[in-house]
Amino acid sequence: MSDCIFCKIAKGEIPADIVHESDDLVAFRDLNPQAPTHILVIPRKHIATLNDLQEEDATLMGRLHLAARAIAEAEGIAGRGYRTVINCNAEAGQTVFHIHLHLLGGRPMGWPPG
Ligand code: DGP
Repeated sequence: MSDCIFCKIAKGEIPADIVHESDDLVAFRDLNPQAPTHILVIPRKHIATLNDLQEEDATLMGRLHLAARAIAEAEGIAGRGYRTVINCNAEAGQTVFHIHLHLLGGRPMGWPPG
């Protein structure tokens, strides 16, 4: 999508603090971090929301979670704990309509989330 900010980050058209890249995924630090570690993991493929996932995206979404695990290990938060979140649509607070996994860690977290 030509007007999608995360597609532009994935293509290197706008800058981001990238921590991980592969053929199908990019991970970068959130512009507005909510925890000491706050990284967004995205597929290069433009998928707007969880509601738009297709069966063919199953492997891609599995890789997305494996990348989150590897990044958590690299960030040194795997053992103490971290949270992954995918917001879907307005009531969940999704503001960027290119699917992304939030990887949050480095501080204690409450439950339920707000
Ligand atoms: P969500 O609310 O789940 O759609 O999360 C979108 C996140 O994306 C939010 O935490 C802020 C972050 N974000 C928005 N624009 C940019 C950007 O241009 N660069 C980076 N690094 N993060 C961004």
